[in-house]
Amino acid sequence: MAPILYKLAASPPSNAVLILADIIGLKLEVRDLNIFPLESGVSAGRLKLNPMSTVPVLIEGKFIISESHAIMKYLVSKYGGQKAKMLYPSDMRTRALVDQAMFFDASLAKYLPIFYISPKAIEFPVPFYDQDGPTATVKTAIDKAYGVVEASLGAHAYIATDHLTIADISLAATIFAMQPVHNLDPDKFPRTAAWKARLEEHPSVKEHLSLCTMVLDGIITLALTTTPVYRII
Ligand SMILES: N[C@@H](CCC(=O)N[C@@H](CS)C(=O)NCC(=O)O)C(=O)O
Repeated sequence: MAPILYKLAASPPSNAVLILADIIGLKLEVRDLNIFPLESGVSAGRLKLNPMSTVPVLIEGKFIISESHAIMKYLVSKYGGQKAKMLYPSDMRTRALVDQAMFFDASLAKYLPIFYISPKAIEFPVPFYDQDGPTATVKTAIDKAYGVVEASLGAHAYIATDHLTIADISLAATIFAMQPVHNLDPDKFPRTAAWKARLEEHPSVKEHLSLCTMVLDGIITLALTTTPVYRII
């Protein structure tokens, strides 16, 4: 039986897991969580699945695991086959660099709070947007994240080494999701722009991340143009 993945279309970490599954040819039973709008608090079922109440969540029989980075390491180790060597290299130092980038990606919530919303109710329009779009503080925070990627890409074409790894997949999902909020300036971050273009050449990355960007564009437009009745809980 295929593992079940709970996800959301606009969720960068959910997309990272979907891209990895595509690349290793793993069939997943994908289930969408509807969190728009939710008035009655976090459902008990959702908390039972994942005490952090976030997507993605992977279920394989009685085994339940959340946190996309942990899910990806599990899936690539179990189902990666020949591609595991490339996607999550066993050389200790290369693997440490992959992990470094994965943990950096996990820390990016602070740069992009709109997509990593805590379980408590938050109302749109979100506080870091004003009438004209994202505030200067948000843009500066996102530029800081781009700056870290730019510096990390100094030695290699991909984030940890010379080829695609799971760290590129996770980070790409986050960086692509930042585009509708604050576009990457290729003059300021040329290596990151080249890396992003390189990733777009991977069909699974392109397919999932263009859909994610479209949905996020819609959410942001909604957030900026409606009265604050929508809640993410
Ligand atoms: N570090 C976590 C982040 C997960 C996360 O924050 N997911 C968001 C969607 S992108 C979510 O489920 N938010 C709803 C909530 O916190 O209730 C991961 O990589 O899985």
